[in-house]
Amino acid sequence: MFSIVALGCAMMTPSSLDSTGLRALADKRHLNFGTCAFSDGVKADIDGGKYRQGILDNFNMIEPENDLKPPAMWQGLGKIDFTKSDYLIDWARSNKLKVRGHVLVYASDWGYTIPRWLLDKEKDITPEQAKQILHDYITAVVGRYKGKIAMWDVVNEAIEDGPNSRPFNLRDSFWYRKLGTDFLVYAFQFAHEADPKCKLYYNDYSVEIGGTKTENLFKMVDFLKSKNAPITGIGFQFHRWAVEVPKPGDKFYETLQQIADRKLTFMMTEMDLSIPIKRLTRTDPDYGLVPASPEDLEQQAKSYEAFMRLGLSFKNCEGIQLWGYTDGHSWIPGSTGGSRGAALLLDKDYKPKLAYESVRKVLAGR
Ligand code: 9MR
Repeated sequence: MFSIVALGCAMMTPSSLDSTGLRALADKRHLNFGTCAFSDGVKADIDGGKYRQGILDNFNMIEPENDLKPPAMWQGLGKIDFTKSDYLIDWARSNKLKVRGHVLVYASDWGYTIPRWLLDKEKDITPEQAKQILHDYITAVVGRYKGKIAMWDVVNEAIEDGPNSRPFNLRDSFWYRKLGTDFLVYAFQFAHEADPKCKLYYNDYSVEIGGTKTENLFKMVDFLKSKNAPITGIGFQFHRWAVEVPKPGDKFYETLQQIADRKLTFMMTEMDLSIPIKRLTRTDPDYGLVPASPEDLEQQAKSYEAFMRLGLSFKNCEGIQLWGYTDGHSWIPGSTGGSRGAALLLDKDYKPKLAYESVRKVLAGR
C-alpha cells in the first residue's frame, strides 16, 4: 500500500554535487526529472547551443512539447510525418535522456489537439471506422518508438472545466461522439498492445487541487480500472501560480494520497509556477520575459521548494517534470496576453533564478 513517506534523503550531506547541474542530483536519487523540449531547440545554433546544454546539465528526461501531438504529425489516413519527433527522440537517446511521450489522444476538438482533416471527414466516418482509425494511429506511433519511449500520455485533458451532462464531465470531442466512453478504454488497450512494457498515463490540468474536476478524474479512473484498461498512473500537470505553497494535509497532498490509495502511480508532468510580468508592448524584445517585481522571485523559490517536496514525499511519484526550464521558452506569456510568465528555473538569459537554487536544495535532500 502506498503512503506518504519522507524519502530519507535529508540524511545526505552537501557535496561536490552542489556545484553541478540538477541532473546529477536527480540521477543520484534515481528520480525521473524532466523538461519539455522542442526538436528545433536542440539544434546546435539555437541560443548559441545554450538551450540544448541546459537540458543536458539539468535533466535526465525530456518530453516533446508539441512534436508528438496528433496535429503536428498526422497528415492523413495512413500518413504520419515522424521527421521532428525522430530527430528529438534520437537526440535524447544519444544523450541518455529518458523520453516521455505526449500525446496519443488529446481529447478535445478545440485548438491544437486533433487534425482538422479528421474533423472535416467526421460525417463520413462510422464508429467502427473510427475505432480502426484510432487503433492504426496509436499502433503506428507507439510501435515506432517501442522500447524508446518509457511512458506515454495516452489520453490528455479529456475532462471539461465547466459542467456538462456527459460521463465524468468529458469534453465533446470527435472520439467521444464516435465511441462514447469506450474511446478511453480503447486508447489504453491499443497503446498497451503496441508496447506492453510502456507505462501509460492519463494527463490533465487543474486536477491536482481537489474539487469537482478532481472528483470527475477519480470517477474516470475508477471506470478505466473497472474495464481493466492498462493504466499505470495519472499525470498531474501543475501549471500553477507561485503564490501557492503546498503543506502536508492540504488539498494537494490529499489528492495525491487518493492516487496512492488507488494503487496507481503519478507524475508531476508539466510544472511551471508563474508570476506577474512587466507589461511591455509586443514589439519590446523583453515582452513576456521580465518579472514585474523582484520580490516575486523569492516567493517563487518558496513555492518551487514546497511543490518539489509535495511530489517527493510520495513513494508512488514516478517523476517530476517541468514545462520548460528557461523563461525564454515558455507557453505562458503568449497565452496570458503578456500578463504572467517567468515561471521557470532559469531566466531568459539562462541564468539560474532563486527557484533553481531551491529545487537544487530539495534534490540534494536538504
Ligand atoms: O506548450 C505548448 C504550446 O507550445 C502549444 O502551443 C500548446 C497547444 O498545443 O500546448 C502547450 O502545451 C500544453 C500541453 O500539451 C498540455 N497541457 C497544457 C500545456 C500548456 O498549454
